[in-house]
Amino acid sequence: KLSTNTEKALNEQVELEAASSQYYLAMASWADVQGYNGIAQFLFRHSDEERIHMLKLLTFINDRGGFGVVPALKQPPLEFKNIHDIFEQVLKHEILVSTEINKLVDLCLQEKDYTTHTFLQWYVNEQIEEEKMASKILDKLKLIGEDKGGLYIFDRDMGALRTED
Ligand code: OFO
Repeated sequence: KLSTNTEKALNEQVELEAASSQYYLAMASWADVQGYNGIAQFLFRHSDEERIHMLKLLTFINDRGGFGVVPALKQPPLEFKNIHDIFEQVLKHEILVSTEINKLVDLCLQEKDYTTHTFLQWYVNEQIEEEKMASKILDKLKLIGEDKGGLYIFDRDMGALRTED
């Protein structure tokens, strides 16, 4: 069974994953109305994935004798400067998520909760992928700079880019 401490920390992570989903959804909606439809599709998918990250945690908490708490929604930022700004924020946010996952892993070791520790390895690996993907996208955007044609092609390619589940 989960300790009170671990249950509380996992529920905080549920909240962070839900907030990530909302954050990427806001970015998707902004990109969509700016005419960046490929980037919007990518961000809509990314938002869905965050919801799945949240669900996985929630059901794990319940399966381990705790109670997965559905958090309240907070409104994320709605306006973004440009596409570069969006992906800088994505990377920054993913780094924050990784830090929080690492703290959770650390807590499990302190509490000798090896079951939760094993469960969290999926998130550790996922964060490696997510940070890698965000920084690759940023590298591409830096190459493109202010080139409108480059951004057009980038938008088209992003629509087809597969994200992890
Ligand atoms: Fe973007 O990652 Fe969830 O965990």
